[in-house]
Amino acid sequence: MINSDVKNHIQGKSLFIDDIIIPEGTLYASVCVSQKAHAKITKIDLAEAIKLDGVINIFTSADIPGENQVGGIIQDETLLAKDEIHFIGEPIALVIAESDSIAKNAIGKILIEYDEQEVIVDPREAFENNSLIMPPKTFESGNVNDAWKECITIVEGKVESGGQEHLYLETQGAVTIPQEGGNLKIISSTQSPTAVQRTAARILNLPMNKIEVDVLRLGGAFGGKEDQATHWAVFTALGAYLTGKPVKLILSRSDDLYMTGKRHPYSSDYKIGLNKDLKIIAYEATYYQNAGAVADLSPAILERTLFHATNAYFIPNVKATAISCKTNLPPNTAFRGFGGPQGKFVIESAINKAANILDINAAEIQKKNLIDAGNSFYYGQKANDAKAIPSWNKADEIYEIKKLQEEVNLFNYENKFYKKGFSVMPICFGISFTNTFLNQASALVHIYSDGSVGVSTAAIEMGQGVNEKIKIAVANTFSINTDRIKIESTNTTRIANSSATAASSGADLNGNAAIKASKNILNRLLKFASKHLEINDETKLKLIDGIVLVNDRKTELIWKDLIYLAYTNRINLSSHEFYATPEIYFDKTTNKGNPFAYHVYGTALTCATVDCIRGTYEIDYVKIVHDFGKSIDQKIDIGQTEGGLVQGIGWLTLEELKYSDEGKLLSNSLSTYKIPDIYSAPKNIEIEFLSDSENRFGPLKSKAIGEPPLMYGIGTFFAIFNAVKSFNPETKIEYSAPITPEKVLMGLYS
Ligand code: LUZ
Ligand code: MOS
Repeated sequence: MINSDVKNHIQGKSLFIDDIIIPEGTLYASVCVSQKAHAKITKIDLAEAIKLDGVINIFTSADIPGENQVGGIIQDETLLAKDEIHFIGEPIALVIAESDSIAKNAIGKILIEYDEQEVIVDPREAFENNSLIMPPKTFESGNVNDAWKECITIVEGKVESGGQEHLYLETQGAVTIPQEGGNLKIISSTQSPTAVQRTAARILNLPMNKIEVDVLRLGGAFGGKEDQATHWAVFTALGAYLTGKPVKLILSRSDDLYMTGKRHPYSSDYKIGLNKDLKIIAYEATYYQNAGAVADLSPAILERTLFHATNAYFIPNVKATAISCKTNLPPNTAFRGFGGPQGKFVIESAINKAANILDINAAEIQKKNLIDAGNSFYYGQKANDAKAIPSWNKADEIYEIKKLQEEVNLFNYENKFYKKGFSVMPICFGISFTNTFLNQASALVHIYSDGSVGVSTAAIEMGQGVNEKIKIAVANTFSINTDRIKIESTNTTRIANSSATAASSGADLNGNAAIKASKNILNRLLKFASKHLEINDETKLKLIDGIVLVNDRKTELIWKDLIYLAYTNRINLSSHEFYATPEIYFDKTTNKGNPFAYHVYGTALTCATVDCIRGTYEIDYVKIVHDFGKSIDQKIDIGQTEGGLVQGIGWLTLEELKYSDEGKLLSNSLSTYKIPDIYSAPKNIEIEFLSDSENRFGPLKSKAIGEPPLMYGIGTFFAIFNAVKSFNPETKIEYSAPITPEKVLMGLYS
């Protein structure tokens, strides 16, 4: 099946925020932001700016009718700064003008005077200064202190992982159109329409029912619009509320790059202990998360780091502590993987270093410690669904790990200035929001009297194909063609109190809700049909391929006629349904429970070639066995796997965020921030489906796909790292991502 959006995308027919036809007289907003990373504001002078021809008004925190607060998890973030600013890019004033360029010109004429304060950009320095978002959090099982005695190999080390720019193709933006009676309609590029609605209501001191949020689709998000789309949408709402006119705001790429938060950089310490059989007996880790200036989603991201501290391994004694460090950077935020990749990178580094010290392949240690169905994760959940060993074994069976390793060894033996490196990367990712209450969704299904179907859910289409999956799930439930089904925009008046489309769970939660709603209508239809056909036992009826069957034999009654008859017989052809993930809970006092509906597993084999004169590298192949469950749509799932992999490779190899000591983003354009292109993608990607995997929590027995494949990219780091090691066994190269060509070159000759 081809994702039906794709055809419109490639013809340029799909609408994004900037394409939506707006009313005449729409005004434009631009936001004046701080150019200092930490300072007291001593003066804001708007006089020159407001005189500009075409400037309608300029608003500051004093003009906010409600509460000047946009914090979600922690109430620590103003929409417009009042007397103090904490990062470069923090909003201070909102300009409303007749055109976008006038609004931007006005920004240049606003005079702000600062009393500069000390700037901290490093998370460990923030920790030493006790500058924290919240108290440190520890997850623990067994007793690491006792366990070190049982270990014959104990390795300690430090690991750095960098941030990552989301680089959604569509930058942040929104339009608000005032409605009658003081109501507002916000059209936003957000993963979380309810967050926009709730925050706008709070800022404007309005009840939520006066604010409608509508989302057609997003031009990418990757977590960058889970929390941080809200601000820009609320700015348009504030502007529209205060001027009474429609207001539009679209961030330029360069503004988006420096004003918005990114994946959290982490600096971490670990200690790992193995016994003589290479079993990991104990693991201890401390993560310093660079949260930026306010909490945003950092506390939840921090927790997911702890959940994924042990990746796909069973370790009996674990102590993991995570510290959210408050720095003067833009608030870092959700990014595909949500802290999980950072946690996994640390344990993979620990295993790699232990293997180097023992002079064995890391794969020997990895394989011996894979989590099995009889084990529990260290936060208490039973690993009943574990597919770590089956996916490793299948990868070994079809790709032959030993043969691939030998090819690399032979190549390295025969070549002096090119070296290859090989790695195995198992993944395990928990599916569900770790905040249990968020695991809910609803759907509204209408069958119109002509037999066409309209479906609304809380899911946001952002290129990941969730609409196509829901369409297939509904079509499958009714047994009709997908052509009959339209997936509507995501709208808070049709679907209320929605969770963000995030945590890889959009298709699961909303697909299940849509199936439930469809089943309600199907049951009414079958009941009606049995009456109409005078069959007193409705269990004899089925609807297959748009035809009513009685005792498996076709009748004359087809979908279109059935629907019209049902309508004229006053059968309810609409249903609203609710789905909440069953069986999940988590005790936040003991940090134990069953937080995830299930886990997604897989194994990636990676080979890279390093040019040992230049420090450049190419990725020869990534061969994956992935646990898709029973895939709803293999093309979409393979697309997500390839996209996630390459995005992960970007994070670990090329994408290097640089901030100055003054907190200024230096890698502030696409000439200084390098994202993967066709040359840096693997020359060959193979993806195999793990068979015999059906998931009782997923729609049509599928598994979530959004985030897990990103973590295959971690294998690329180690493939390159191992190649450097084979050129220079004494290399001082560090476990520091991204492993850029500069670092590789230094590592080859250090
Ligand atoms: N968002 C969130 C997420 O609020 N909670 C989560 O657990 C999560 N996990 C992954 C991505 N986004
Ligand atoms: Mo989230 S990182 O938006 O799933």
